[in-house]
Amino acid sequence: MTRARSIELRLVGLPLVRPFRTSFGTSTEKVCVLARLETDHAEGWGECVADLEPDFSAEWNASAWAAIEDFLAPALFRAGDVVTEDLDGLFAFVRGNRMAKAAVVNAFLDAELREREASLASYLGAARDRVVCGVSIGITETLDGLREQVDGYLAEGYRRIKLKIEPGIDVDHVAAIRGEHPDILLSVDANAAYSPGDVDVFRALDAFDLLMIEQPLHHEDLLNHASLQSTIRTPLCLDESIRSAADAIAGIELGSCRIVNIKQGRVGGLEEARRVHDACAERSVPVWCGGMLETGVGRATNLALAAMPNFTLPGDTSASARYFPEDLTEPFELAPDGTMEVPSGPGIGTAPLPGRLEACTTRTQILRP
Ligand code: NPG
Repeated sequence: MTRARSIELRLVGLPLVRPFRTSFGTSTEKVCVLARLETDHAEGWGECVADLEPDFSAEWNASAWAAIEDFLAPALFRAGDVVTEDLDGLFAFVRGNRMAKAAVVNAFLDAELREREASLASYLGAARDRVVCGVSIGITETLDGLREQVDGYLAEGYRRIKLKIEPGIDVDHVAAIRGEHPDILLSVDANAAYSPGDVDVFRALDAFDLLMIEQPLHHEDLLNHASLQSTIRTPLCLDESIRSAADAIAGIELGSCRIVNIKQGRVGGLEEARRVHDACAERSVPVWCGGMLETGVGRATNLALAAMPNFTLPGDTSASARYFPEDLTEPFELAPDGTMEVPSGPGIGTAPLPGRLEACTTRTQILRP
């Protein structure tokens, strides 16, 4: 049992090495909320995966901050001595707001594990000490710009390339990259930009031996994903549609997807992420670890998650240098074989570098009972 004594929230901003464009917008800077939670014996870190605007999900940085300040932190302080496994129940009175919950759940778990000197990977039952990494490439105006990035990342060792697509920037780009790289693991991610009437685009993409097509349709539209899946042979993967283990079970049982992207921050933290993993494993559906351009704090969390047994496909767990000129933590590096080490120190095994954290922070608030 551990008691949370304080939660320090920080808004941090880190410039990206290059703009990242998806079908819903372009980011040039990573701006997120970090939670540092103190218990009597340790501190723990949680990174919130919400963004500046409610575009990928209904949450955004300011809403996550308010959810933690107004509801989650007071509930945790009132509860007194608890264990991480209690938190999802404790926070159930707050509907949704999963990204906010994840920051607190993960920070609490990190503190608990540091106190026990146990690694997050061992807590989750890691099956490996290195994970195979892929990289997600934003939409580029030109094919040459895309080629340059694909070639660069393959040369660095990345073992799966994911191309962001949107209506009008899809089949031609995929055809060109597949033509030049017939044997690589290649996938596409639409971030829900298409509608059921676009089935011809997906029939065309079906010809390129893609590992998967990720989230082609609206995030609330499981039924049309199921009918699309029944007309193409490429596996569909759901991301935005999966907010919980219940969603994953529904998506699988309805035939809406054959692969699941797990982002622990999107589903409310590591406890629910573990339940999504287990629900998929029980149904023989492979999973992989998604990314939200996390700083080293979220990256360390994701690497431990990706070491679980059913994470059998390369994830969006790329090296710090793919995102930032300078990370918040010691940088995570890709080995030439395209793998990254799973942190083995207590908790998430890393923490923000103090000077770097100060330099990146634009707002701070300390919450206490
Ligand atoms: O490598 O962390 C990464 C980025 C992977 O493509 C990626 N993330 O839709 O999955 C996504 C996308 C994303 C990034 C979505 C940031 C929202 C915010």
